[in-house]
Amino acid sequence: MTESKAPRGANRAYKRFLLQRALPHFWCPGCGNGVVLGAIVRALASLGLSPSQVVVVTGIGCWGKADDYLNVNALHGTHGRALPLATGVKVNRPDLTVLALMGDGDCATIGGNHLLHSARRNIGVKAIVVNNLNYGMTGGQYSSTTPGDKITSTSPFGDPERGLDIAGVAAVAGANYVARSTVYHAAQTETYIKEAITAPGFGLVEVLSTCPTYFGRLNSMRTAVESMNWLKSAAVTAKAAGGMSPDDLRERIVIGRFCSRTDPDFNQRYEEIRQRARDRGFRTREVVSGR
Ligand SMILES: Cc1ncc(C[n+]2csc(CCOP(=O)(O)OP(=O)(O)O)c2C)c(N)n1
Ligand code: SF4
Repeated sequence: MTESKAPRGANRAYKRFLLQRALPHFWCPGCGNGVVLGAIVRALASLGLSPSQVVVVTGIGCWGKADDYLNVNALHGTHGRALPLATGVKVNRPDLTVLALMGDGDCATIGGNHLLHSARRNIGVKAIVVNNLNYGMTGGQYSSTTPGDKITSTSPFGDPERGLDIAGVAAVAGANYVARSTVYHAAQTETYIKEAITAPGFGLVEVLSTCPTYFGRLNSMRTAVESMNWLKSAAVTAKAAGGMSPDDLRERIVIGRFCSRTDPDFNQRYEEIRQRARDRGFRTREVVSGR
């Protein structure tokens, strides 16, 4: 991580967070990952953070490569394990902004149990999940979010399983902040990332994204632009979705802010419990270690 002087002009401040010497990035032309990366660096800059205050934790996958292009502290872990690693950082350094960048496979398929418990724990990590509805890095296999009627390299006639609602799971499990957007809605994505970072507790922003190389090509979208247009036409706001039937919603992507609560986060609760122990005359180390 290199600390550079902030460039003149607020609209260029995002460059502080981009590791420009690592560019060009390795993503395919038309991949939505670059849109989300842009939203993240603009959000960090407009919140006035400095690179040294930010930690990015990634697992494995195309989106898991995002830390290669960020000029912040970074921890690149194993597939499905970004959230426990991010939890370890946040527990020890609650002062830092800790982002966990995960694909749908990383976050909700192999890493699904960690998603549940991070949300339940309400740890102040911010998960930014790029949901391209398949495993991009390993050749376009179906993931837990692939809609049942979509084609992937491992479900050439359709996927018998139903797609998982990542944002819905996080909200029900106890995350304070949950929102969903798409890479077509870049400005909204940036707003949601900023809101997640400033909200207390666990925050999750799910961004539906294009994978023209696998998902798009196998689902009658011949170009990246067609993939983008599909996201645009499938998106419906949470408000509008409220008046639609389950049949009408089957082919739709509901976007919006699903919850924004201020429940105490894990670090706050943990401190309260430590204080309770101290008040009863225990040294907290004895309580924590059980000795
Ligand atoms: C434990 C483990 N299982 C499987 C893999 C192989 N693997 C690497 S990336 C990946 C899929 C990534 O998909 P996703 O998380 O959705 O990210 P994307 O590439 O689509 O951005 C898989 C299965 C692995 N590296 N480690
Ligand atoms: S395989 Fe898909 S997700 Fe991976 S870089 Fe290419 S377009 Fe993006």
